[in-house]
Amino acid sequence: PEATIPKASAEHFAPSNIALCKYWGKRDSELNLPVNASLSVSLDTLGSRTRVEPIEAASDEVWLNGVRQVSDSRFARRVSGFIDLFRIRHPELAFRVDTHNNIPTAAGLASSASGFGALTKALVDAFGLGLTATEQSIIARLGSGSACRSLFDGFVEWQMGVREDGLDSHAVALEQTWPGLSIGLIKVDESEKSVDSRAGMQRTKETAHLYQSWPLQAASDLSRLQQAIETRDFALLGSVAEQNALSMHATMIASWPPLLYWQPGSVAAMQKVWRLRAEGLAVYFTMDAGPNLKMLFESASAAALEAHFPGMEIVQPFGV
Ligand code: 2P0
Repeated sequence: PEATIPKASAEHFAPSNIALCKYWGKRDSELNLPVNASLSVSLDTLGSRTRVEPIEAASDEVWLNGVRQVSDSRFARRVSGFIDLFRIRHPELAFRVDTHNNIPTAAGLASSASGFGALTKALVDAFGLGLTATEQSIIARLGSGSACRSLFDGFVEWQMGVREDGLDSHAVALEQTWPGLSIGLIKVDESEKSVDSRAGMQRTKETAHLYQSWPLQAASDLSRLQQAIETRDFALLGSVAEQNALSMHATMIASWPPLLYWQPGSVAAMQKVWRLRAEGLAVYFTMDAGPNLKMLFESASAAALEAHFPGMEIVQPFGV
């Protein structure tokens, strides 16, 4: 971006998103350019609200959920490194960045996507850059790949692009909606994972021969998901999303050292989903780089499913 002096403080919200076709692997790790296109659904009002404010100080102040982060923490360094993109011409500028996540911590959802989405919007506003959502999606991607999808609501596709400079690698919103489509957040374990997505996808790409088939799986899944959304075919949407998530996890398990994010409770929940499906309940799951499951179902199945997963938090991205 063309950095000017920031006009003022600014505050923006960006939703978290759950991928139905996952982003797993980079062709360029500096620019966060993906190996494959991905498709997600944004979580409506669950996400991050971030305020940036220019301050008279030697360095940035980074706050998360009301707690000041030490300046050499991983989180603070990532935030300050991202702000550097905006202050290339004025490296003396410092900011107070205040982020609040309203994602239920119990759900164990990653928040880097919504966090960098909201931070991008706030910085673009504070610097008075007047960029389009597409341009902001490209910038958010530099903070965290999946953040490029959090610039939009509803179904979102991250087009991988072909350029080396990444200017064609950004998200686009799909026009279709799906009232009643529901995502149930199941907490299996909320402790901090030892290998984050960034390191995990790198390891998988470098060490798993099985990874070679991942781009083919993802390309096929993406087009089948587009068809499912076009025709509102829930069984197709759910089955493709579940197979896509398990395929991604297969490449993780085939890495060395192995990456197994599942806990015994994850497997138990998967088996419960398969049993419920065999009994006629239309429920599928997806999983990210962690032990927690995200259930996919339509609102007609909500009551039956809640009986089996008490305490499940439900999000309806397109309303009831
Ligand atoms: C996704 N994940 O599509 C996939 C599925 C995790 C598993 O996008 O290195 O935090 O910042 O670009 O965006 C998480 O990866 O990685 C992610 P970076 P990011 O949702």
